[in-house]
Amino acid sequence: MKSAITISQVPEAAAGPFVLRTPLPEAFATAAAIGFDAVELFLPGPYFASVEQVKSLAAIHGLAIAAVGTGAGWLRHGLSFTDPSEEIREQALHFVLSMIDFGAHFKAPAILGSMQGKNVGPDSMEHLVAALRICAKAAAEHHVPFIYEPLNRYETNLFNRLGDAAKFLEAHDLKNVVLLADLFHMNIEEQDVATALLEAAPHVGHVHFADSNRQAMGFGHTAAAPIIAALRQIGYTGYLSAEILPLPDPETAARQTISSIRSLLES
Ligand code: LER
Ligand code: MN
Repeated sequence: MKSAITISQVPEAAAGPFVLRTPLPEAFATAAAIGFDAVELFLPGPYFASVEQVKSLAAIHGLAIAAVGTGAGWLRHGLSFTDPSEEIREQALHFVLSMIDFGAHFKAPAILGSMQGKNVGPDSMEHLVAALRICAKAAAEHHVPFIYEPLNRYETNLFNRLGDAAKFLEAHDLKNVVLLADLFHMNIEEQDVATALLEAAPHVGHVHFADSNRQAMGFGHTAAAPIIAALRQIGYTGYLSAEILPLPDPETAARQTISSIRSLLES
C-alpha cells in the first residue's frame, strides 16, 4: 500500500477535509519533504493547472498523482448527476468527463463523491447509473478506473455503505467502476469497517485514510490495525490517501499520517 495526501486549491472547500492548501509548487514540495508517495488533487476544474505543470511538479518531487477529485463541480457550480434538470446533469457529466481526461494524463482516476448528488425522485437511480456507465467507459479508454464513493447519511441518501454500493454495481453490471472506502464515512455507517472491506473485496479501489473524527489516523478512536489487516487480506495495493482535516495544522496532520501509515505497514 502507498501513501497519499490531499491538496486542495478550491477556496469554497475551506472547511473541507483537505490537508495542503498552499499553491501547487509549495504543496507538492511539502508532500515530498514529509515522505508521501503521491498527492490527491482537489482542483476547481480541469483548466486550473496545466497538464505540463502537474507533470513537471510530479517529476521534480518524485510524486505520483493518486486520484483527482471532482467535488468542485458541486461546491462551485451546484452540479450533480442526479439533479432533476437534464441541463444540469449534462453540465455535471461534462465537468466530470473533463476531470477524467485531465487525470488520465497522470494515470490518476477521477472520484465521484459529492457530485453524485442525492436520491430526489423516482428517476435518480437511473440517472446515477447512466452517468456512471458513461464515466466508466471514458475512464476505460484511458486505462484507468472510475471511482465511486459511498458517503455518510448527512451527505447523500444514495449509497452510504460499501456493501450496498457493491451490490448496486453488480446489479447494473457497472464495469470499470471501483469503490472508494472512506474510513470516515465508514466509521459512521458500517457495523464493522474491516468486515465491510472484506465483503466488498473485489470492488475496493481507493481508500481515504481518516480517523473517526476525520483527523489524521491516530488522532481519533478508529482501530486502524484490523482495517490494515483486512486491506492486506483482500490484496489491496492502492493508496491510503489522507483526506482529512488539517488539524491541528497541515504539517502536523501530514506527519501524523505518514507515521501512522509507516507503523501500521511495518507491524
Ligand atoms: C469526498 O471524498 C468526501 O469524502 C466528501 O465527504 C467530501 O465532502
Ligand atoms: Mn472521501
